[in-house]
Amino acid sequence: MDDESPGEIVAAATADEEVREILRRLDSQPASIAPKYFYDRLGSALFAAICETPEYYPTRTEAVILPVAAAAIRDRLGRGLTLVDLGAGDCRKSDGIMPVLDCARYVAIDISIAFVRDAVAAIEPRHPQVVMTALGRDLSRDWTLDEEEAPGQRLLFYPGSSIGNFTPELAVAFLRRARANAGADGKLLIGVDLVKDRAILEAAYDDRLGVTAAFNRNVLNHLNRIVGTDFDPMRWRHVALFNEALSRIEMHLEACTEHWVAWPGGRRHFDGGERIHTENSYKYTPAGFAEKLERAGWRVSDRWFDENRWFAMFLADAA
Ligand code: AVJ
Repeated sequence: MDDESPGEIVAAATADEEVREILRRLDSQPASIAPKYFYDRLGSALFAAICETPEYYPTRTEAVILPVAAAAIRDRLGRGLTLVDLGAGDCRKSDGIMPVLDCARYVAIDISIAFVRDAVAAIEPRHPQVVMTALGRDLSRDWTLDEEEAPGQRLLFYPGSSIGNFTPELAVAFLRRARANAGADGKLLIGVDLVKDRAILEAAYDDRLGVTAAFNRNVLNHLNRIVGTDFDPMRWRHVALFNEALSRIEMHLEACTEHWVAWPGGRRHFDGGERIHTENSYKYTPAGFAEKLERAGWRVSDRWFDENRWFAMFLADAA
């Protein structure tokens, strides 16, 4: 998956295929890079920093809702759940709710296994009664969770509006897969960013310190390492805009001046102002998102909002 994690068990057959897919998208018109490539070690750290910026409201807003939802879930389902953190990152959210949930197990899943393994090791001493494991998974592909990997009643936890990275169609496919991996008595607690004023949305993805810009540009460093491109991040400008028709924030990297980018076996030209599309972050209405859950076979049992209705958390049943 990455040269940062030697010794990881990576399906060797996908490595070549993955490189070809990255280069195919880079050579397309318009060029694009899948957002999962943001999350090398530095990218994961930069994302954690984005969550600390004053403009990036989703994390702070969700943090207000989360303890309320966790307490309601504990009261309803009891203690002893297996908390399955999908895209755990720094594990901070689970670290916060575990004392409230009083779960028996914690399974942290992330594309960046090196990062999540360290994160689990860091929070483990605070929760001596919880059995913890870290797993590397690419959740944008087909994924499974074996019985031994996550025994007990599963509470799948997908916070932060990560679901927003999928197109609405792929979001339903992801939710279906989550349901297939939830078990008969499984639950899903999922955070969703809601449609709101353009200025608030665009500021959240273009903070004044330039942390999001650094996060966006860092994807080029990551590609340089994993596919051997010769990107110079400083030749690319960060662009974030709200596409209202498609209800999504788009992030792009825009070439400051025309130049060539080369890789082993190929190269392409970028005009000045030409863009590479690096991320979509879809924003939903509460009703629109409930409909997606139901289409994927989940039954919505609860919803929580912040006072501004900027963000929502849904609890759903697989049954
Ligand atoms: C991790 C996908 C939820 O879309 O808000 C934050 C990623 N990108 N700032 C989001 C992100 C730029 C984030 N998600």
